Amino acid sequence: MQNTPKGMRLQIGVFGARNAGKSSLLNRLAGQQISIVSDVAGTTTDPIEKAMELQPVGPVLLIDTAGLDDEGTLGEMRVEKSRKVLERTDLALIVSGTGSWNSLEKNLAEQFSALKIPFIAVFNKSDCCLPEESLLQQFDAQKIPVVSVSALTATKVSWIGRKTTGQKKIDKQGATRLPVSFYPSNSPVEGLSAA
Ligand SMILES: Nc1nc2c(ncn2[C@@H]2O[C@H](COP(=O)(O)OP(=O)(O)OP(=O)(O)O)[C@@H](O)[C@H]2O)c(=O)[nH]1
Ligand SMILES: [Mg+2]
Repeated sequence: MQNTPKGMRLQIGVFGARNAGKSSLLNRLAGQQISIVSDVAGTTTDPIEKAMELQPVGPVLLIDTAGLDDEGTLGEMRVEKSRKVLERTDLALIVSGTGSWNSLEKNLAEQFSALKIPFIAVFNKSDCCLPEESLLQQFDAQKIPVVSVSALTATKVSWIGRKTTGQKKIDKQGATRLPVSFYPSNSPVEGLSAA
């Protein structure tokens, strides 16, 4: 499976603000320390890729990106690189590390919707902060799959999403027309089940 060409792999991009825990999430999904983690905002500069077999999805390419709120001349260059990844992503994880869903996350969600790229709202750091119930209801109303996780403690707090029948196998061709029902039981972030 390691021989699967990059273009044939489902490309899963991890996006969000600096310090949201994007790299921690990627490392947790990969089960290895692939990307550097630190509490210094702006730790990840260039996109970091990890090709792996993610059950039950199959061959994937996980892509960690620099925070989209990076600033300054260098920061803008990093953001530009993250945006290039955005365009080639088959499935996006929009990571919030604050329990809130602000303009950065909203803009990302709008962009993915416009590009017809499926995304999952990931509330990381659930050991510290959880989203309000009213916010979760808004996601549910919009049929946006949501998960609360802690990349630090490897805990998946809850799945919030519509449960319908008839799952489809995810693949590159099918990625843009995944039913929401895919996520609660078969999501790539399923790897974050309780330790
Ligand atoms: N409490 C808690 N801290 C976390 C969690 N996930 C990550 N962190 C911490 O948050 C800080 C930032 O984590 P990173 O994974 O480097 O965040 P990032 O989004 O990749 O940050 P940049 O690369 O700077 O954009 C680190 O100190 C992590 O240990 C979590 O689930 N809970
Ligand atoms: Mg990082």
